[in-house]
Amino acid sequence: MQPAIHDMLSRTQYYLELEEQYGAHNYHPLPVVLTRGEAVYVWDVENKRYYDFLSGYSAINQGHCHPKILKAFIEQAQQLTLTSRAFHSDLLGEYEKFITAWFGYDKVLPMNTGVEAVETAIKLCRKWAYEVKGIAANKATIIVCEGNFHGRTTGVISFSSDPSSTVNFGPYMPGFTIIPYNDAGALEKALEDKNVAGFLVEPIQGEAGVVVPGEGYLLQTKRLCEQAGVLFIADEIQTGLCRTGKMLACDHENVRPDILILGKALGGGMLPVSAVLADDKIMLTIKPGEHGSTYGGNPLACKTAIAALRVLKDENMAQNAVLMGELLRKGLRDLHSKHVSIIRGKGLLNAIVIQHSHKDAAWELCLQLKENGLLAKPTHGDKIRFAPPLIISEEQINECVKIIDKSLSCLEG
Ligand code: IF1
Repeated sequence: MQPAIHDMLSRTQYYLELEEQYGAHNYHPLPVVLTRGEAVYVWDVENKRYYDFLSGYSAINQGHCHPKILKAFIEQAQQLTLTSRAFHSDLLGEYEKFITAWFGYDKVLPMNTGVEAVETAIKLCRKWAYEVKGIAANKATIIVCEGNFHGRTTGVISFSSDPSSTVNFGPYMPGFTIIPYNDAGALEKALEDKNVAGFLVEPIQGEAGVVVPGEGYLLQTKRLCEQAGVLFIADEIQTGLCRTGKMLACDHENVRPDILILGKALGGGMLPVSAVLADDKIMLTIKPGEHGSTYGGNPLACKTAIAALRVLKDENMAQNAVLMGELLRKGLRDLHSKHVSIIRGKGLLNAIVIQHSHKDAAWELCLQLKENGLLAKPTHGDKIRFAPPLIISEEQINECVKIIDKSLSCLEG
């Protein structure tokens, strides 16, 4: 039974209890129940408005319900949504031509969720290793970084270093070597193993708390991979599509990955759309029947993704991310809060680290931020990600800094 409309407090409570009772307990969300989104804002069931500083984990780069993406989505939803890959559609080829030209690759392999695209990249890398590079059967290894986050399948968690991702989900898949992040020397050493096929890396580590590697790391590691004849595989699912101030985070160092993985905002926040891009010498190693997905490359996804990419450029979201990111970090620094020990990030992918005697301080701060009209979520206990939609304005950033300032006072005393 739904509670009376006037009973505002119990309205939120009603939905919290529904999820608690009927949903698996695999998340610990803030106690806020959202019902509407527009641009940088979301509204809860009590009609309170918030700034969204998580942006659906960067799937909402273009803002909530972007009118142009929504129009493309609705029009296509009324026309044709799914064919399966057993038949062609009049949008798949158009989309493939569009996205490969956009990022400068020969071919694209369309999937849905991010982790599926990561799995696809791993399979491609292995296939290339055996059929082009000539590694002996089942010997190929892929180098990954400590603190990585690439998704939640049993394959991908096999090379996670985070116990909350791995414990009691074994046995794990072999074939991965973990090295420290932001350490080109460690990669150089690991590449001495001739069975290495690829290096899978996040240009900025998201889940680890927005860890930005030193300048030159991507370029250096790309060069090492080239010298070793190893594929440089960039997971740009979170860092791509203007989030860090360039179309791709790798663009900051003019690095062109051998395999590029995209997801999240590629679907414009409307539906899961992911993609793996590579040139023919890699992509054509996978033959008909060897990989795929029921929904991968569906017409609704193709039409939506084209619109999602177009608005990023048409509305200069990369440039806005640069400017608003600088403004946000400067605003946060100028608060001189003794409880904020680190402020870091690039573009509008940012995080602060909370320093406080109470271990739940970051959670408490997020509750306070929510009270004051801004939604953000702590990660790994003491870190809070600040990643609003890329369409946020100067005036709005300034207001958000004021909200953060006001909320930080809850940590005093
Ligand atoms: C969850 C973080 C963000 C990703 C990278 C692949 C995937 C992700 C670099 C998989 C997904 C998510 C998923 C979300 C939490 C989240 C996250 F906190 F873990 F780091 F965004 F900040 N590669 N990231 O960041 O994509 O299969 O989910 O579409 O709750 O698991 P997916």
